[in-house]
Amino acid sequence: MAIELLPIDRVSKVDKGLFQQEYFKKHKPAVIKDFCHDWPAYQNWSFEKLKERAGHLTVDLYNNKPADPDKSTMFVDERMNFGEYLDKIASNEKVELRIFLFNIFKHIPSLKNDILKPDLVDGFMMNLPFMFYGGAGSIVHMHYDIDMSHVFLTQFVGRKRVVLFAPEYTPLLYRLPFSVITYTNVNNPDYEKYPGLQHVKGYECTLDYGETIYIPAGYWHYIEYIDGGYALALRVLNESWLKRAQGAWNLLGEMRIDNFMKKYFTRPWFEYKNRKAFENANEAIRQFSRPEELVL
Ligand SMILES: O=C(O)CCC(=O)C(=O)O
Ligand SMILES: [Fe+2]
Repeated sequence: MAIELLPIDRVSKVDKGLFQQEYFKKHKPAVIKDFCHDWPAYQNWSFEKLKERAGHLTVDLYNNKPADPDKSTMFVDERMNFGEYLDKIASNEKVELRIFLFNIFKHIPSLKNDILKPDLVDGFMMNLPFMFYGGAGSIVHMHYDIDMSHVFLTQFVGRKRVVLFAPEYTPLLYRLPFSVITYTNVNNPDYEKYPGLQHVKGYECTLDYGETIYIPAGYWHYIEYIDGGYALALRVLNESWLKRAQGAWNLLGEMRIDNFMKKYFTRPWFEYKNRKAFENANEAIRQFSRPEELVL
């Protein structure tokens, strides 16, 4: 039995007030079909044009293997000329290699001129654009963004399948404490090992060229690249001071503690976190069997 996944609402020419009312304030995901259609990037960021402007750079690539629970840093699987990488992912053959920690705007600042500040909500952090690239078959394992910002992810080339889960499901997804990851598999859930997954419901969509998905703060996301392509993420600071503080704590506190413990107490630390993940899930399952205490 698969996890129940509902389609995500798709909107176009959406009124600002309506978007804020129906989606942003409610933290409800949406696909916006025309978010970037007036940006120069919509025309300028094809494979060919991006290669002309940035093809000479060198990039670090990461494969589909899940993060090693015992290692503090993601290690690079391959390095390549960016132009060569773009040719490879444009071929649409299976290329399970992604780029996600490469600040292209630092090298080619003029690319920033191709992005216009959206008017849909306030608080877009225009000085923190991120781009993500991947070949067909690449996978972004389930995680949520550590800084607790809202994300507007716009697809420039290729399609991707996006699966989302609300933050309320965090314990039932067996989040590893001190991290933003889970080892559960949304495509092939192991209900015997992870019974909490039976209570989880999510959303899914295919994001196409020129479309944008609004991923509310703290939402879990799992992504499969159907075609080779890339996307731009613009972030909006969380409106809640508490959540902002939590984002800062995740980055400055939890992540540091986790890295320190992984280094010096590798196995016992992992076993502790794993045990905690199951305890948290079992507690959440108990709440499901006592509906009067239901917090979801
Ligand atoms: O599209 C991707 O490759 C990853 C996107 C992502 O995780 C994000 O925008 O937070
Ligand atoms: Fe993310």
